[in-house]
Order: sequence, then structure tokens, then C-alpha cells
Amino acid sequence: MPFELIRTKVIGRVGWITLDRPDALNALNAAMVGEIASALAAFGADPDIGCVVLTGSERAFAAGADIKEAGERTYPETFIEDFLASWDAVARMRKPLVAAVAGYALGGGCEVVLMCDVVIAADTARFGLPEVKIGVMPGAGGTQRLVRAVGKAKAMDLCLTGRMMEASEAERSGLVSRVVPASDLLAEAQAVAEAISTKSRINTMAIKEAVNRAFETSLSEGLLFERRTFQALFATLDQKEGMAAFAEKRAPQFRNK
Ligand code: CO8
Repeated sequence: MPFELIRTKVIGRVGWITLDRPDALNALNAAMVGEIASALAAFGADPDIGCVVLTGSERAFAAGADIKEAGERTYPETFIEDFLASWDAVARMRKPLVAAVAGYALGGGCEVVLMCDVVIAADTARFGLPEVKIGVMPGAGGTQRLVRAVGKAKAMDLCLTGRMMEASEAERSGLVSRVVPASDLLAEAQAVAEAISTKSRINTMAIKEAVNRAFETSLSEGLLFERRTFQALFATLDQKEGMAAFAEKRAPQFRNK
């Protein structure tokens, strides 16, 4: 995949996407978001990939949407183009997504993190939605997904002041799954992604869909969705294999069928 602003690689069954625009702290411009969407589509369609890791550099996961690219836009342009709608490609990814975050994850960078499923943060990571400081507001899901991740009081604090939060506060607040020393970040992300990618893909995709349904529906509807999906897994060979392997005290050989 020939890209200019991201790098991709595959380790085992894990696809890696590394944001690579160092002179702008990985600020997300339209071209970069397009490249991320293409890479996700390719990994999504690849039967040998079970999980994708999204990461940046030691200094920045991404310091936001590209402010310089956006400054002169007009409302009619943003409306007609449906500016920022293309970012939904990250949220629409059906395979599990692990964010490996070091340094700044601000504005749109933080919003991309909020679209990921497991968030591994280096102790150097700093999260924030500072759009209020530049005359706008979060526009790629920040006001909605942050509330669901950390609750209203913390989300209001971050959105209204634009302050940054350290990795430890982000973990306490529920934005981050685990915090690790910066030197361990990539290995930890690979280990988590590997653990996910060696499971049955039908299973991990179904789990992701069910957990995300919790944000979209009532408890009773969500519980029904979960139970029906759970029941549906009994139609898969991987369920038979997983339970047989347990009984026979061996590792399961999942076939995604
Ligand atoms: N957009 C464009 N360029 C950026 C961005 C950005 N978001 N962030 C950093 N850069 C550039 C800087 O302009 C600088 O470039 P240059 O060397 O050419 O001047 C380079 O990256 C390095 O940055 P700094 O020199 O500022 O590095 P510091 O270590 O001094 O500071 C900070 C790091 C604190 C992260 C600082 O760069 C900063 O505050 N960045 C902006 C953070 C921000 O406000 N992010 C939110 C942006 S808005 C958003 O994401 C969603 C709303 C949608 C708005 C529409 C946009 C498409």
C-alpha cells in the first residue's frame, strides 16, 4: 500500500497503521484521514488480519485536525462537503482497533482514540479537546464519545477549558485501558492486538458490535441483542472447536467459520 502520510506493516495477524507526519505532530489533514480510511479498508478486507493497531510517534499520536488546512473554510463549504464526516471510517471499522498512544492526542487525535476499542497509553500520553481555544468545538465525535467514556463532569471540564489530561488521569477516568512505560508501548500494543487476533474473528467482531451497541440503545434492547448474538455463535464451527479444545485440554484452532 503506497502511502505518504502513514506507514503500514503486518506483524503476525496484526495490521499496524503508524501516522507519519512528524513536522506537524501528525496533525490530521484530509489526505491523511483518506490514507487511514484506505488502510483500514484493506486490513478490514484481509482475512489474515484479526486486529489493527493505530499509533503515532513518541512525541504525538496526533495533535489534532490540521488547523492550518481548516482555517479559511466557510460554513457553506464545510456543510456541502460534510467536513469531518469521512473520519467515521475509523468508527466503522468492524475488526477490533487498538490505539497505542504516546505524546499528544489532542482534538481530532483524541477523537480518533475515542473511536478505537482498546487504548494503550504510554506514561507520556496527554489527552485533550482544546478546540475551544481556537474558536471551535470538537467535531469528530468528541462531545459525544468523551461523555460516554468518562462521564459528563469530566467531559465538560475537558471540552470547556481545553486543558490536557495526563495518562494516569485518563486511565482513572476510563478513557484509557492501560498505561505502560513509554519504552514498552509498542510491545504492549502488539501483545494485546495479538491476543485479540488469535481468537475467532467472528467472535471478536461480534463482541465489538455488541459492546458498541451499548452506546446506541436501551438496556433491554442491548441485552436482547447480546443474547441473540451469543446464541448465533452456536452456529459457528469456532464455538464447537473452542469448547471441544477446552474439554480436551488443548489450544483451540479457530478457522473463522
Ligand atoms: N494543525 C496543524 N499544525 C499543527 C497542529 C495542528 N493541530 N499541531 C501542531 N502543528 C504544527 C505546528 O504548527 C508546528 O509547525 P511549524 O513548525 O511549521 O510551526 C509543528 O506542528 C510543531 O508544533 P509546535 O511547535 O507547536 O510544538 P510544541 O511542542 O511547542 O507544542 C502542542 C505542541 C501543544 C501540541 C501545539 O502544537 C498545539 O497546541 N497544537 C494544536 C493543538 C490543537 O489545538 N488541536 C486541536 C485542533 S482542532 C481539532 O482537532 C478538531 C476541530 C476541527 C477543526 C477543524 C480542523 C480540521
